[in-house]
Amino acid sequence: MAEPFPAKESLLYLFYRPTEPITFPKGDKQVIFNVPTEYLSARHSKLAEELENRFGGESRVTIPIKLIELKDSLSIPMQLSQDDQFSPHVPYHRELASHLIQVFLNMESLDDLLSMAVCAYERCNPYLFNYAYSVALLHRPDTKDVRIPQLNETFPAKFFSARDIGRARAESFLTSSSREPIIIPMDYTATDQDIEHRVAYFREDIGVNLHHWHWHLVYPISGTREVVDKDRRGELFFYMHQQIIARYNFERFSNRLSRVKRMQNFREPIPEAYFPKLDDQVASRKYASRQANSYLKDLDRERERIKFDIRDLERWENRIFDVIHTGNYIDENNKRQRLTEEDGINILGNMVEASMLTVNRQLYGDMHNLLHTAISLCHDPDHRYLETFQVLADPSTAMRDPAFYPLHAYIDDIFQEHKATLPPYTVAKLAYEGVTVTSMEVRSADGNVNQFSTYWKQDDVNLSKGLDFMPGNEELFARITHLQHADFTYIIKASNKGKDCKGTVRIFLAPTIDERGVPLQFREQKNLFIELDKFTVDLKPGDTEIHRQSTESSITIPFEQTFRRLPRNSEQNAEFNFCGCGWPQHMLIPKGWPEGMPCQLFVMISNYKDDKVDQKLDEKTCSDASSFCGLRDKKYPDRRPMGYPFDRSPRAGVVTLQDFMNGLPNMWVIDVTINFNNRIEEVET
Ligand code: CUO
Repeated sequence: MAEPFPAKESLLYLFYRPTEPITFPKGDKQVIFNVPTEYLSARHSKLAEELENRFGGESRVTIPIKLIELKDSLSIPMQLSQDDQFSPHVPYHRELASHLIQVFLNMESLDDLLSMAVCAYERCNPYLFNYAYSVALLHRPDTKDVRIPQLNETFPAKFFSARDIGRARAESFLTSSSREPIIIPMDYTATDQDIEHRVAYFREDIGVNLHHWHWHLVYPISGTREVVDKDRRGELFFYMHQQIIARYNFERFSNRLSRVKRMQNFREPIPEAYFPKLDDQVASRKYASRQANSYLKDLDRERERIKFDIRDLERWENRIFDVIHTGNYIDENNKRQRLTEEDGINILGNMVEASMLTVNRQLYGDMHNLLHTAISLCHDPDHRYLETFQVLADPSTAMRDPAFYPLHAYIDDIFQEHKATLPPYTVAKLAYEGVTVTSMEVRSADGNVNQFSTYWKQDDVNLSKGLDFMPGNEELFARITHLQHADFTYIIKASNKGKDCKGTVRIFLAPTIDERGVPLQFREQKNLFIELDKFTVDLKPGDTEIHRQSTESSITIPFEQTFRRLPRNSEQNAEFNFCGCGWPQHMLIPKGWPEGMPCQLFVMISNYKDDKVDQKLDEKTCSDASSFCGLRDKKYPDRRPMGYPFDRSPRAGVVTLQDFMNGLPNMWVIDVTINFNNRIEEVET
């Protein structure tokens, strides 16, 4: 008989085929959980017996599951039925998830955790289970290095249309040697008759949606305080979503669309339509669609225990703007507190989102979460048609919807209103005495200089971990087409007149002209700058030449992580430094124009003494994509305000980027272009 698996590896098998009974063989090794009958429903108990008879003779790996006292640990999360939709934005669902997260965190040993998780897998809603279990694994000290399978592997229906899943089903009947990848068309949710569809490749990109899902797992809205209360969490909510809006606008300019219009008035129609064509794998129904010009309505739905009026959103909005304009907020003890320059954005981030760290939920409400909810249920506000959510309710699908961007542009506008009240950076706050950037250039792998090259690329994604109709441990792939750029290297020359020192190199990219073709002024351009990279360098006295690869970016995770496949030998890979959260490397550079989109590439070297955060990092600290995702369980690795130096209104007299850089030799800018070639690089077969 095979050796039993270590508990840590066994935990991973609960991600396989989430809608299949727990007693079914799981994963590439087809392991069987030996589940105490006390955990099983009568039906699954019988099934377990049959499986034992069917497979008993074969030498299969079995994982014995310890029987533990359940008490009523699962009674609250079990309130969500197994075939319902789950949304972490809905307060009631959040409460159920928090409870389940806490149950998992409270398990003393890995064996106990495995046992509880097996029982929860059997009894709870599969998507609620996946969410709470993932959050718990990412935060328990003994499991935080476990590599959680990406959601597109375990819930492919959240990423691929119902039609493609149907084609996968047909393909699964073939033998593995004759099986071919499912070719996913680039256009399946709309035609170009809807101009918003021009940026569907961005909104529906698998890596972009995985990043957003993973970010919200690392920074959950609720759970326990220790899970939620991370260093500068509210500020990172602001910054990561601000960068999404900046990137979306860049992508819109690339496609001759104007900037996204923020939601202005909750009583005006929402112009953006969305017809996602996704099945909810759990609720066995389609994600609801939204017609153009739908209106928000007061919500009153017993099913999600949700009841609020548009007037509530308006009241919260007024109070939040009062906080910004007076510079004070009222805390839960009814005490007036100052919204400071240092911490104000963090307080505001948690208040607006609103996470469980909000300073006064009673007063400032649940603005952002209920806005997601209000839009995603506007088609059936009182549940008379028994309909469930649109994609906007779920962090793994929300970014597909064009309405996500007006919503988050509105949220960003609140933060920008606060930022505009802060003192502009003086020259002294931007300078680095003695350090001068003397040149910068970008060399692309295709030989171009100061020109980014973009094109389409095909890649395969493994679907089989989530498809319960696939036979045994066989594999099936989807072939997707996504935006890609040629790898490139920054070459930056700097000189240092002083002694040995360190600097932080900050690289940003922005369009040069707006949607009308008019040069952008600094006030607008600062919000369109997308961060490309941030890293520390040693500056010896004299000249230094810095070479940095695009693949090392501080906002991205490597392509293989976004689309990686579960390892054949997961024993070796159960413990290693896997981050998961991070912008996909293939989406680092926006699409650009065939004739070359004019852009400005900006670099600044700031004084590391003012950037540095004192903390110990070991090699297990996940440090990929730290600009967007922070460092797990550590402080955010840059002491400056997030978005520095573009997060404030400019000092008096600054109209253009050149004005902003005046008297600051530690900054440099070059003109670059993004050249898009409408070709597809195919998968080599
Ligand atoms: Cu990420 Cu609204 O917070 O989607």
